[in-house]
Amino acid sequence: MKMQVTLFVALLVHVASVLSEPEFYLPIDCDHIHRRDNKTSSGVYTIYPGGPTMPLKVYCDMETDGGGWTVFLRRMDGTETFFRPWSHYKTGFGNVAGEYWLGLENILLLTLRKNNELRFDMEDWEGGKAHAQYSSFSIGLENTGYQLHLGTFAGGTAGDSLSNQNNMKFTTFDKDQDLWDKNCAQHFLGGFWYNACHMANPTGMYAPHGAIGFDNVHVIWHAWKGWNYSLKTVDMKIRSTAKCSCSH
Ligand SMILES: [Ca+2]
Repeated sequence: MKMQVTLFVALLVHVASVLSEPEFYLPIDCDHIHRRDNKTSSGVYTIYPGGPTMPLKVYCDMETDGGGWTVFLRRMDGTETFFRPWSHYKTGFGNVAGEYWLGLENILLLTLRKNNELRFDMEDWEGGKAHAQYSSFSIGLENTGYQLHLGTFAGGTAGDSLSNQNNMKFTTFDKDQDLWDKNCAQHFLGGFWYNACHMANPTGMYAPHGAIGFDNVHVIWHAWKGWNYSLKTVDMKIRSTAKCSCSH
């Protein structure tokens, strides 16, 4: 018994020393990592938005507009299919080093922890780049349909193609929560906060521009390229709007 107590105390001392170690911390998001070290480069990191027992791998954009962005959607080469059921969009899918969706539950955890801004970056097939930014972004609990709460359009060369989908619930081909009499996800081959249906379809079918003859089913951003331009890349990312790291 005495031996067990001694071991237990030794373990506590060890845990305490690890926790007090200045380099030991569990980042909530990419912004947290970036604020501790603004020399970090873009790549895959482990964050803990759900607490110490729930590590989550994510791609951090540490370059764009000062860096610190937690990327929750990434399209770049068509290796992943995004025409997936509710359960996949809820928990997440894909490869965080490539194309992925972080999952609505994880996005919810991130937006519960901090106030965030939202940014889209996108590229066409001719080397053009554009972006769109929104002053705030959060989503509701699953029982609200993960309802989208979007702030005002805060500028960007791509123009605004998301405000029309503000306050919408999330829809997949097997869970219709959009405002159309049919199912937008089933018709336009993605999973998203569809209205009836969209001006932006970042989870749509990936294809080189001109490869598919149908409008709207592609990865589109209407304000930049119209209904039938299939974008080469797009990502969606959030960053804390706090001016200091004091809330960490
Ligand atoms: Ca519908």
